[in-house]
Amino acid sequence: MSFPLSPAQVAQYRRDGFLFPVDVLPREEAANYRAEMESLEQRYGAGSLPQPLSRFFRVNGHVVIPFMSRIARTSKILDVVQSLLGPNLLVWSCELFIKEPGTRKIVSWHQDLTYWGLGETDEQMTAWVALSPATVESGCMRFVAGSHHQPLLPHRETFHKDNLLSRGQEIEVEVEESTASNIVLQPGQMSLHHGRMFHSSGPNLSQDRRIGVAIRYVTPGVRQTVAERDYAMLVRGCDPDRNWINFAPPEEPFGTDSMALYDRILADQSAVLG
Ligand SMILES: O=C(O)CCC(=O)C(=O)O
Repeated sequence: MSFPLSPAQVAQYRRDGFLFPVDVLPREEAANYRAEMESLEQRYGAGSLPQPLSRFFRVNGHVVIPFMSRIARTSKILDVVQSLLGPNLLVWSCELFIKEPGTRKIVSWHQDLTYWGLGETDEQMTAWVALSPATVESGCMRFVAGSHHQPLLPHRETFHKDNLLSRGQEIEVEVEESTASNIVLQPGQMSLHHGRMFHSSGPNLSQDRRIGVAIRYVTPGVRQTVAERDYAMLVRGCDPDRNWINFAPPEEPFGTDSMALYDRILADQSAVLG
């Protein structure tokens, strides 16, 4: 994959709605990020934070966890995203998707933009960075090429206990599994996908954890249409539109100011995320 993307690669993304694999972190750096994540797991056991660490990992981790906001600001990732979204970029959300070895957790077929309150805009994308091998056996993501050309379709909420999505949301049309591509990634590689992409992932039947960081990038022109206000971290260029409350990356894990900001963001986003 070239940096920035070639016109052919840009055309491929526009046609398929996804691109992979893109080498963005040296393997050693991906291993260091994983070690940093696992040391937080050692340090912040049950009851040591106002909410379980897994909740911070899964919702807006970049607000309170420095390593997550550092990954989101990786210049190689930003160069690639800039090839597709232009020079001004903000991070709206950053989430860790972890599947423990030999477990049944899955992600059902869904379109991300259904639950974000950002409308049907094309001015966003997710970079999913692997911190461990994402293989068919470990439950890598699956994408249906071209499905982002469809509008947002109705979803049902299953609240299934093995679904990693907060409401177990699932698209209400039959997805033809044979048309999906397996998004196999090695640690340090990423995939990109559009927010209307039909995507899912299966259980982790491997011996290792499957760990990915999903970073949601938007352009300044994108607006929150459901919540009264919303927040984003400016990571490249400038934000002339001021649709977002900008904030700085955290300097330490779970610092007082960033924890207060975290609570404000969750309260404001509760109208959208439930
Ligand atoms: O990590 C997964 O298996 C699913 C992630 C996902 O749905 C997303 O990043 O939008």
